[in-house]
Amino acid sequence: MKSKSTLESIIFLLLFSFSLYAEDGYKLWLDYKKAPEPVLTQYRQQIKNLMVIKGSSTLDIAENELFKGVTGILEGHISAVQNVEEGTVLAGKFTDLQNVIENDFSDKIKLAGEEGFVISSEQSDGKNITVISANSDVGILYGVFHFLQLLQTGKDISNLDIVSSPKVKIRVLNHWDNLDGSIERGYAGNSLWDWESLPGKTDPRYTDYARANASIGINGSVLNNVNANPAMLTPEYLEKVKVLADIFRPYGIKVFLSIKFSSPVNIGGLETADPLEPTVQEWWKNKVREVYSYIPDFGGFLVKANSEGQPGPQNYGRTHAEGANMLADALKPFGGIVMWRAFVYDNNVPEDRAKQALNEFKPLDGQFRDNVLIQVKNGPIDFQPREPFHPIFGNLPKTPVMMEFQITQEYLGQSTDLCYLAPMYKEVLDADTYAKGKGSTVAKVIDGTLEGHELTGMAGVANTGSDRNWTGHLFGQSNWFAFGRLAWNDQLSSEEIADEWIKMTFSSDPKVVTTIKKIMMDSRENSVNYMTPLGLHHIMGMSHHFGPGPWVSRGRADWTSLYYHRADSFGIGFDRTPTGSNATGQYFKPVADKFANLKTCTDEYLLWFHHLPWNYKMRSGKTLWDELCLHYYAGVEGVKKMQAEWNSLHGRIDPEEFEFVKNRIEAQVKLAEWWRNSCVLYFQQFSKMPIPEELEKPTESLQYYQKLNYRDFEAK
Ligand code: GCV
Repeated sequence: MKSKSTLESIIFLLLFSFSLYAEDGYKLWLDYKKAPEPVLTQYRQQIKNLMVIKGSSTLDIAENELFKGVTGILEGHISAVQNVEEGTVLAGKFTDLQNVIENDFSDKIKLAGEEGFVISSEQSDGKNITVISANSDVGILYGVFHFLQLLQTGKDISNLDIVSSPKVKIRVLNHWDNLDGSIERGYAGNSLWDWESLPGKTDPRYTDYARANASIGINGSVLNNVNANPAMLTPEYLEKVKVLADIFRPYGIKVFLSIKFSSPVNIGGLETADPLEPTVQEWWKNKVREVYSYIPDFGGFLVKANSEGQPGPQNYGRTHAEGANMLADALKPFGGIVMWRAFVYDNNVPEDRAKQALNEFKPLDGQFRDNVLIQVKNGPIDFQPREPFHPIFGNLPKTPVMMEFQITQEYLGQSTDLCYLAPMYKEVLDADTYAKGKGSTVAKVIDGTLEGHELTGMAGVANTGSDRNWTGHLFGQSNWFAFGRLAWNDQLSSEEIADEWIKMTFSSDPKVVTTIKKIMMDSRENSVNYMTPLGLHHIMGMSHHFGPGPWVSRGRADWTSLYYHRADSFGIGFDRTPTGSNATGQYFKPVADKFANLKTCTDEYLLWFHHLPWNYKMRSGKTLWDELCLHYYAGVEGVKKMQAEWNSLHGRIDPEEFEFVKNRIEAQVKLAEWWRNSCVLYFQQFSKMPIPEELEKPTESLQYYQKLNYRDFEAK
């Protein structure tokens, strides 16, 4: 008897721990774990039943989600009702609710706009209810997800009065996915789109992908790489794209495609792709009509033209505006848009790379059709760990400009490093361009309020892939989440978003929340410190962009590290002041002066804008050399601290997730040390100054670190 009961308890314990744990990250932030006390008791009193007024597949999804979420969070205490009762959560279009609610909330619903929602505590026939309403079906779906988020994060729901609407219209992921299943700069396996088995066979992940995006308000997906394969526009692929579009549609997600500018030649049999050539214009018009015959709500095109070897209008002596407008004209009758990238630079142009995009686009301001958005990376070079904001922001007042953030961590340790990107996104969004005086933030440029643009957008280069946990690193999920949250509301703080994500993903245990939040909030600065402190940039290994490479000197000049750090016996840094390339002159005053003047240029942008002697006296009173070393060492120490903090969570979170992150941070420590040792020893060749005494010296020579293979540093 005794042994049986022991066996039973073991089995029970195993089952219990299995159901409690065994998290592989697939569920993302949508796990709907049981709420902790005391909120659970409160929620059970406040939420007695659910009622969704349906009528579309989107509302079916909203209903399923609401049931799934509430059942999980309240652990089963819920039922559906046909009539409103005390404690009903009622979701439905505003027009369907007017007769049920005692108070008129038509003003609120106006504010919610096309995609927004209202969540409010209301009375119906004297009964207390919670209403989730909107003007559109997708608005209700967003409202349901938001309501569930309130529960997942333990918020008080007794007196709700929320009106929420997105700050920008186009909230889109850019997948750099190739048709062979690989992903350019992807670190989470292969493409989610299985082009071979489409259109005949679909994968449940397509739906889960759409659901995850809808949960954070993302409403668009550019399916393929900006280095586009023209085959994407052939009927064979359009049939496949149609299947994805049909799956995404009820989740409010529109499909967009990247196109190759030379497609009329590549797949159309024309001899030219000149945008002013009538046959070319006709070809695009027909092609666009064909696309819409498959996908009636197709979003439009994303274009990388005359950039890094991609063809574009300049091949035919035409401008970016002429190229973009030709496509815009073809898309206009169907309501489609063009997202034209400003990521253009040319090694043969004798100008600082950081200045080239604005030089190219400034004269074109006002020439673009009204369904064109210029898509601009956050900084003027290329998604570096830290860049000042791109000078295009604020400088094209007549043109809608959308943000391009990178969610995939091409330059930030890929899927090895824990690096929470919201602080980086916020740094740029909150930056003041002074385009129209104080308060002209990048956020206001993007959301259209600065110049009164209607068409607005934010793109994020996706970090998703076929890995079971979607993003390679578990914390990569937080960056996907943060991107969506900020595209919806750029006024949220990084801390708030981290708080939400942690509670939704891990747990609301205060120790877990505080510890992980600290790790996340410190993580980006750690990465900057051990990779590119004090404004250094583009000193990573060639091609892979993962490990250090301050020595990279071969190939085209603007792809070397030397071009950017300019270290010599005198000092280090890129002089972009009026005595140098005068990139500072592209910013509005007083930003231009702030960056150009050593008294006002802050340390984080110092070497981005200035070439300074090794013994330059920093604000701290230390020499530039000492300060540089201290930053590199602080970066590594920061990661070690992060490691200790994470390890202190042992037993408090799911063991599988705990071990996974623990292993990644172990790899990150080694990677950070490699960066630090390489950079300090490399730059020491020029400074000829000793590493400050209190710092532990690298154990090996520069040559040793230079020969290491980056693959050995990738977390397995
Ligand atoms: C898709 C960087 C990346 C490229 C990328 C390019 C771009 O240069 O390294 O892989 O190409 O940016 O944004 O177009």
